[in-house]
Amino acid sequence: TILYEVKNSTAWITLNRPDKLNAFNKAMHSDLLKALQDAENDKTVRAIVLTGAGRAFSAGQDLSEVDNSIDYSELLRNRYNPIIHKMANIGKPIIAAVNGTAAGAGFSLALAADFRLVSEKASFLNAFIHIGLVPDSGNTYYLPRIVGHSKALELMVLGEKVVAEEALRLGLATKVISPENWKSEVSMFAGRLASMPTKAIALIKEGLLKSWDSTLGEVLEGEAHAQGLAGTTSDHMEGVQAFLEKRKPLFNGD
Ligand code: LHQ
Repeated sequence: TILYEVKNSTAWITLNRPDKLNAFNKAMHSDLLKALQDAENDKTVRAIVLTGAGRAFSAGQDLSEVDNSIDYSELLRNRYNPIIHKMANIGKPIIAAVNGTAAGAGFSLALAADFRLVSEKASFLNAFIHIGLVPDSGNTYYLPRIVGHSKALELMVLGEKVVAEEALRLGLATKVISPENWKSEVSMFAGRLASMPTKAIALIKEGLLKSWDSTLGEVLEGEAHAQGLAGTTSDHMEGVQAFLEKRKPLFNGD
């Protein structure tokens, strides 16, 4: 259900149930979590791309596999939430390469990534309301933080499709890419991230996440702590050295 490949310091994780628009079944939850763990543990991996095979990114939960005999709370706790936690806690940049429709938990998955590169053919849909459900898998956390409370509520309640250009306007998309340049632009963006100071990126992810429920004092202390760590990396030394020598830095992620 998942394809996994490492190329140029980037782990490519592809949701691979194209005939079901990459809807999540049980195997896909555990395969995705495993792929994320593999990417986290592989020291050569310095960026992660999450994308979908075929014409969709992901249509969310496979609705042919659920009915009300299933405890939805447990399904979320056991299958979706560990994926969302893992994405937040991996100390490497995660790019959702949103190649097509991202609906329901597929939308949530894209929101949990650090960047969203969006194909001109792609769209986002908070589909939950159309089947009488509520947004899950971190959607209620990330969406208002990205687009603001009012727009988030609108998207959640009205459940209208957001097309690529609108996603860019809302700050949902880092960049919109034409289908012709899709693969090369995604690879280039991932390559750029993979050649950056990886440990600093990890500290930025951690600090930003904590900032939401911290006081100013806690944030200032968190920054001081993180800078203490960043200041001892060889990438910091290299950055300063390169600046003084008026050359481009060569970061190795250490
Ligand atoms: C699908 C699906 C799908 C199965 C398309 N499942 N087959 C958590 C906890 C507990 C319970 C429930 O869920 C959750 C989290 C969630 O994610 S809830 C939200 C689940 N997702 C949805 O409600 C989205 C349902 N899908 C759609 O609205 C549309 O398919 C979208 C807008 C994604 C795409 O529309 P189209 O491009 O027009 O494609 P299509 O509708 O024709 O779909 C193509 C095929 O894929 C079709 O099968 P078929 O055999 O007729 O070709 C669909 O049945 C199948 N498919 N989504 N989620």
